[in-house]
Amino acid sequence: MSNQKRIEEAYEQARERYAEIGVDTDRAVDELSSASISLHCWQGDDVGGFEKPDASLSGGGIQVTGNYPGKARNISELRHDLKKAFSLIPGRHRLNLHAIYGQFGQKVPERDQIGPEHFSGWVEWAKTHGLKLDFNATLFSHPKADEGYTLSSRDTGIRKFWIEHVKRAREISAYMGKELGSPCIHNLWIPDGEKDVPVDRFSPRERLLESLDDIYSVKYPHTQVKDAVESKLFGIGSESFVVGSHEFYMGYAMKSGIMVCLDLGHFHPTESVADKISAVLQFSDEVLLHVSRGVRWDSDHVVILNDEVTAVMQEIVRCGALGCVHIALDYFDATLNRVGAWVTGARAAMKGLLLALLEPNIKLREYEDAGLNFERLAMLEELKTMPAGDIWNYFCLKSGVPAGMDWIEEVSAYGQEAASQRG
Ligand code: RNT
Ligand code: ZN
Repeated sequence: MSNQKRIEEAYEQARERYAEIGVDTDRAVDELSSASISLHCWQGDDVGGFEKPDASLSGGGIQVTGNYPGKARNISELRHDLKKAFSLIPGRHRLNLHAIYGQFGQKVPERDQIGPEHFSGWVEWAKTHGLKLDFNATLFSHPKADEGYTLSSRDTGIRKFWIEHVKRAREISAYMGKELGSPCIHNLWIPDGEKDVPVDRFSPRERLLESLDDIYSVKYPHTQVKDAVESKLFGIGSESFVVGSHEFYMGYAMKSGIMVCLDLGHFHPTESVADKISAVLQFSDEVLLHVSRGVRWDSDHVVILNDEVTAVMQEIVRCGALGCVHIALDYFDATLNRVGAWVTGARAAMKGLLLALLEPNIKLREYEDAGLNFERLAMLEELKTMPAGDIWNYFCLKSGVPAGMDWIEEVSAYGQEAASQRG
């Protein structure tokens, strides 16, 4: 039997089993096909960027470990790798760029001098490949971020520099959104914080507020840019104090009508990010999600289909919020095949979404409304061993990407080739 035939037959059987519990798998597959996630460019080169050759991530409480051979050294290698990754991820997705990934040419501009012209190449590339773009200002890996403070710095010059950088990043976002006919999400994360206990937590937050007000006083239509601010609990070197905490940004976002970005690695390890979605959505129309995997700390391991990811996806679907929760990936592991890392994480996120779409929501709610708690619990348990894998394989087949494990060897070979060519 051909592989295709086997997948189709398994799908038919699984479809019947799901139909018995009131789940329409064709509909789930359709909904999954129209969901998109934003693939982060920075897994491709360990958050190095293209400001200088061999640039590396520095400061800011985030860290990449590993030196797996074959990392993308320039834009064309990164694009080549991205193309490979996208070809193995089912569905139509977006690409998330950071400001250090511009096409800067010989004379690399300072960060407060960047503009749309440095990203027109990306826009053209996105058009050719049918991709939409998202964007991030980069407030780390820079001498003006070395003191640990950027937008909340005591130093007016440093603050002004970064305010201008973020303004330009938003201008670039507006350009991308306009050119591609899809709002570009501009996310702002800053590293500001302290290793040791500060006595004044008020003034830095007051300065951050002022900087943000200046930045967001420039208005763009929502058809071009949607703004998000990303909080954090702690980082390496900012263990005792992070200026942009969750409460700070939650307040700011609500006050200013912009989104919060919830990163799965940015809360206490036992805190549920899934649980925050329904709370935030009472006050905000949209949320940005950074799907990551923290192992003991905000370590940005490759995303896998674990309980956190499943819970977050269930929550999005159960809230009927697929249209207003923007799903982006955020991790960087340099110890393994980087294209493989992209594909593994993106497929895991999509699988989580599929599991959520395969829940018999009506039945579960009936149980819940009737106080039938045992029935609800038992059904949720039984669902875990329903044949979702057969629906997944069918979804991959329909999307024209390899199902099952067929892609693993292909990515290994690609990685080996890249390693030998790139030295
Ligand atoms: C850092 C944040 C932020 C970064 C990217 C590179 O803790 O998660 O989103 O990972 O901007
Ligand atoms: Zn993040």
